Amino acid sequence: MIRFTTAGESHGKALVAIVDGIPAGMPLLASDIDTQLRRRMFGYGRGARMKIEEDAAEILSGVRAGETLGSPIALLIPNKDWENWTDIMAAEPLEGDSEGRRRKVLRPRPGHADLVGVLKYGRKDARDVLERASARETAARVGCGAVCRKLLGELGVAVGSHVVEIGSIRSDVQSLPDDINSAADESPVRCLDPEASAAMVSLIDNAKKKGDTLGGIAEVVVTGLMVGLGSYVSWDRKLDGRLAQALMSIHGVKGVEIGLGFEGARKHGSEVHDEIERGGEPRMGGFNRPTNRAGGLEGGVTNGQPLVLRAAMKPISTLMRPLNTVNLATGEVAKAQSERSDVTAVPAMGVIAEAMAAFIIADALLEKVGGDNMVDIKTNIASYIARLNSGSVGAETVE
Ligand code: EPS
Repeated sequence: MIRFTTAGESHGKALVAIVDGIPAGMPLLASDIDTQLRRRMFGYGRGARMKIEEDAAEILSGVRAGETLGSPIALLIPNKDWENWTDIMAAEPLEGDSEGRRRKVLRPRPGHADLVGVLKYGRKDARDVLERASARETAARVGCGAVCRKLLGELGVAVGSHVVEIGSIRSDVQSLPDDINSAADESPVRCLDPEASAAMVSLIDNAKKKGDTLGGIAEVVVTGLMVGLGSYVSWDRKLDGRLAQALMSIHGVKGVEIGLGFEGARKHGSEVHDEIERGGEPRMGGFNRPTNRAGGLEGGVTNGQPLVLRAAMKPISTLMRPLNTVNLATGEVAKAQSERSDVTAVPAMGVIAEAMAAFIIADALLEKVGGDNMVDIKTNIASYIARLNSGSVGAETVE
């Protein structure tokens, strides 16, 4: 129903994105997108690039007078750093190109796409690879995700995230605030536990001093969803699988959990499954759960409880005290290239994971209720929820 694609190199002129399938009649302003782009730029541990950029989107199509038209929405996010890279990144051939351009990357970083990229695409300079493999691309994803988030917001669905681990430090929060993002955005690492937040900041300072990097885990929580998004009938329609793929596609993400995740595998069934009781909100179909260990998904279908997803990111592969590698030009042992980079980008990854989750959920929502415009979508949701609560499923079986 909804699809998006992005283009752009990290130090090219701009990132571009097209989101297709957004219904007509949805309010959308560039500022809705810019708010999310700015959130992605924050986070203690980010490098100098984020001091150069002021990410903002220009809406090139699909919106008129502040409302979507139902046509593809094209976004342009300029790279301010481009002016420092015009000769290195120029699309046109330049004099001297036969010797290769400035800022070649010949010592591939272990863990980055550098080596696999040059081998697969037959390039001599890993700059040809890293420019696209860079997490800079995630700015475009967050732009597309912001459009999907706007759609969800109009339908009462909220997407938030917070950082639960950086390196060895774990956040300890017993309950989540209603507005997770306003609370998390107050912390320099987007962590809701103030003690853990301070410990994460000093761990990042230490890693920076040592020329090292850190990974971590962010949790995405989606509230306000109705039962019935996704399906159990075929592998590729299961919403858990679709969400996992979307989160795993984020740069540096090596693992995804839903609900209890891996922890559930270590427990007995009686400690894992959420008992069923009557009650809950109408969007839950008349049934409630006292616990949410499933993370809002059963059989690949939403059950109306909050979706709880976690993405684990490995430490960034650009180390200021680099690991061993091989020089691609000479074949000799070398230290890997050190480019300007971040010590950690886990706080930003949480915002990107929100964007990817928003896209998958908005897509699944339109798949469930259809609709080319907001009025039809709202009518269809109301009629679905009325059917869920009409007694044809719940009440009759129970009485
Ligand atoms: C990023 C932009 C990049 C990096 C980072 C994420 O900018 P630059 O390469 O100019 O410093 O800060 O990307 C990486 C860590 C990476 O390995 O590619 C951004 O906009 O998020």
